[in-house]
Amino acid sequence: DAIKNFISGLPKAELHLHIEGTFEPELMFGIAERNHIDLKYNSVDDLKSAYDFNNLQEFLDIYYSGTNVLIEEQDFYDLTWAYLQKIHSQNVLHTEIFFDPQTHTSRGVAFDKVISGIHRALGDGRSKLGISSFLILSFLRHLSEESAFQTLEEALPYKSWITAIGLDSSEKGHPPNKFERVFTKAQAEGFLTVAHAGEEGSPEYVWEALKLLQVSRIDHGNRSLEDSLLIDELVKRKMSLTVCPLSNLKLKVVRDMTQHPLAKMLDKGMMATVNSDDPAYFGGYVNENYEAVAVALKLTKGQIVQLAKNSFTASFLNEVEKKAMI
Ligand code: ES4
Ligand code: ZN
Repeated sequence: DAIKNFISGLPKAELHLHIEGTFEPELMFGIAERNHIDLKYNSVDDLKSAYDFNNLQEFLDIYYSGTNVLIEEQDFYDLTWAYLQKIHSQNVLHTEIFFDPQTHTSRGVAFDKVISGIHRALGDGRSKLGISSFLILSFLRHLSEESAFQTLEEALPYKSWITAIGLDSSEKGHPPNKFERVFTKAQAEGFLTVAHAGEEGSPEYVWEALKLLQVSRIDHGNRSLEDSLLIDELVKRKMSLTVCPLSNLKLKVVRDMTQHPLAKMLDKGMMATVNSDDPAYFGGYVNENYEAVAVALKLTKGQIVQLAKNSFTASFLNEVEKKAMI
């Protein structure tokens, strides 16, 4: 219908996307078979019926188990290429992709296989689909500071392929301050930084991400709205929030899409963007996320255009590149 066509026609950037979260069941079964790995689910429908989450941790348990079939460089290529083809059909011109190397290296899959497969697909995305992209290496916050330092060391030979360092996984009990030293090292090595904060964690986690990790963006940031001083600080800094509406609904961060904080964020002048997070698990890619909030929050066309523009403004593209895409 009209709103759908309006959204799909807008050029967009995606800034919050976990490549492991784009693993569609059909591809998962295909890769499992060629790697001779048994999936514990009998069919695509059987697997999909497990996608019913009460919180972040219940999702993460399923998300990590899905990654177990990814072994070869080609597997990471196929995963990434499938995502790029999908967003090409949605008029996404630029994407900044998280990958979780520890999820793979902890299973004995070499860092080189993971990043080489992803990087090769991103090159093809650029040459064959015209999609520009950056890669964000994300530390798993439920693992130790030492493991994050070790992962940063492994990443250094691939520095030119990685734009930023991020922080994801189980938020509660793993505040940003746990990673202050490794983020300081990452910045000294020339990486930008971002962090998931305020998804399930308190506004204090958002403060720490700003002050201790010197982030360029807050991933999610929903709970920032509970702290009016924090709202003022985020507006003053023009700090972008990479918001993920369908993720928030599926993980019960919001009760109902009509209760989603995005409209309030825009009203307060915050630099919010719309993203898909883990689209294979949450029921939609970027366009479906825009549609869900546009309908539930009765956004105006002007607000929808603002969100699409924000996606480029908040990206790590340079000013010339941004201008060419907006
Ligand atoms: C994630 Cl939704 C979300 N939150 C935190 N960590 C994640 N990793 C993948 N998806
Ligand atoms: Zn995320």
